[in-house]
Amino acid sequence: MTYATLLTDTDTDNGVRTITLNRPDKLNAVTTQMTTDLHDALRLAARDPAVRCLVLTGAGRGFCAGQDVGEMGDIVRGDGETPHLGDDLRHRYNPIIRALRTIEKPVIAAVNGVAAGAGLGFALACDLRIAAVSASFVSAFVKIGLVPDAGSAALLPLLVGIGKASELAFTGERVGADEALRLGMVNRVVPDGELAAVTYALATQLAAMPTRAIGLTKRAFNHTLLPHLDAMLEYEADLQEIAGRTADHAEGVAAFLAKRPAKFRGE
Ligand code: T3D
Repeated sequence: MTYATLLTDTDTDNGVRTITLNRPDKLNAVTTQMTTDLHDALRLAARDPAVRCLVLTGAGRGFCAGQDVGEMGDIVRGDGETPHLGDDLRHRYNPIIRALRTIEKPVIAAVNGVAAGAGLGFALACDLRIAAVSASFVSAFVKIGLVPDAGSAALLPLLVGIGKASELAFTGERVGADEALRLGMVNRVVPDGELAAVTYALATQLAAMPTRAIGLTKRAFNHTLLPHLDAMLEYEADLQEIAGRTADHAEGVAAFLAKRPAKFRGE
């Protein structure tokens, strides 16, 4: 299968499929086409018995910079309709997060660069994260007047605790790979040049394990720690619908596109 915004590569001998987000000039920011492509790629990987471990990574210097703000700008500039970010999440992002969490195979995020906004959500929804030492993590939503989504409202506090999650979500501060390791956001940090090889070695190891047992283990962890995943994703969508209609969201998007600091008014 070929995609406009992804590369996929399957090592059939070892049961490893790699999905690479592929808009490197925009740090793999997520367009509508990319969410369609990624959802399809995950659906195919889930049902292909030859795939026993999945790797998600990014092309170029970014992992994923979250929703393409240019696409949002078309709406908030008034060229398009009133933003309905709630429905956007329900139709585009939530199926991806659900798929990452429920696919009964191990999923490794090979975080090669910045993971921001929904890109952070994608990374956190994977089972394991291996970060290149130059990678970073940003809960960027607040910088454009939004709330954490793509599962990160639940997954970030689950991994780092509510205090640190509040700090990261409220400030939009960028966390480096070593700090992310200390906080429990990632499993390992490796030199940039070793990310692909280390990830591949782990993926091959996991693909050779009893896949059904791993899938059921993942089901158990979801049951214990994310029993209300669907309701939580739905609630993120409800909240984003509200945030998406604020003046501060419009200002945040306009400021990002104009490459200037935002002036929020709390409205
Ligand atoms: O739609 C809905 O349903 C709501 C869902 C929302 C989900 C979300 O993800 S909201 C959050 C969206 N993401 C962001 O707001 C992040 C915006 N980007 C940044 O804050 C920074 O770019 C980064 C911290 C990620 C990286 O900074 P840096 O300095 O390493 O790179 P840069 O120079 O800012 O970016 C490089 C290029 O990528 C640049 O383009 P240019 O000037 O070279 O042509 C930049 O504009 C572009 N880029 C980066 N992020 C995005 C993007 N273009 C579009 N959308 C982006 N998200």
